[in-house]
Amino acid sequence: MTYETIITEQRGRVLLITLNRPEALNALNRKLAGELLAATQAADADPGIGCLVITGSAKAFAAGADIKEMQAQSFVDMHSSDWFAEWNHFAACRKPKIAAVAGYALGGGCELALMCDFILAADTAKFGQPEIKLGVIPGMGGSQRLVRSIGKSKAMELCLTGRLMDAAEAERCGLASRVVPAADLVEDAVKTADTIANMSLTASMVMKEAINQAYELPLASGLTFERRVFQALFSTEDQKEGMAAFVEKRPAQFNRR
Ligand code: CO8
Repeated sequence: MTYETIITEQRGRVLLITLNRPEALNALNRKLAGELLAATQAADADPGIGCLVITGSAKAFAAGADIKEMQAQSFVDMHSSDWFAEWNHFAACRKPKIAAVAGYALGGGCELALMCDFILAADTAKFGQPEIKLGVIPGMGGSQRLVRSIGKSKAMELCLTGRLMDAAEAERCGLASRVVPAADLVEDAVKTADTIANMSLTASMVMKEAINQAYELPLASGLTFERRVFQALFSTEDQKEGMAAFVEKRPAQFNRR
């Protein structure tokens, strides 16, 4: 499949997706949203892929939703097309996905990174929700996922002022899992993804479900959910293989589906 606004490259069991609208700092227009969703859903259905990496350019992961595309829209236009609702399907991808962020991750770009399972940041990364400067608010989860990620106080300050946060601050507040030199970002992300992709796919998908339930459930229900799916994994060949490999002091050979 060829795309106009993204580049896809399979590296072993990892799919590397590079956002590719350099003329607009990877601003997220509808074409890009559709292509990213198509590539992600194809990867989700492909047993040859175990993990995805989403990245942008050195200057911009993505500078937000495409302001020029949105500018003339009315509320009725936005509402009737349910503008950007397709991003929920991207967020719902069941395989692990890593955002590898260099440069600007602003507005919808920061929200796209937040839809991934974790964020690796280059030391050049700058995160922010500057929608307030455009007379609007985040519309792809920024007012919800950002709060859950970094807490109310910092999310409120960033969203109300439009201030940008650098990579060190993003790591300190838990938005980014790690900061790496910009030159190493993509290789580091692919290597991390490769580690994940070679674990048991069933276990990593269930792991995602369990961790994501922490956002949805009260603690007691979350703990019960975790215990049940932990118990359920004892019905898999991967549990037998993983534990046998440990006892026999050899690498585990997990299923690839
Ligand atoms: N949309 C469209 N085009 C953009 C965007 C964008 N978000 N960002 C940059 N561009 C374009 C510029 O217009 C420019 O194009 P041209 O050369 O044709 O003038 C080109 O990219 C390069 O940009 P700059 O010349 O501005 O580059 P600088 O290095 O001077 O500045 C910045 C870089 C600081 C990133 C600057 O481009 C900027 O502030 N961009 C806008 C950031 C922003 O406000 N983002 C939030 C957008 S709103 C949003 O994301 C809401 C999401 C939720 C919507 C959900 C709806 C339901």
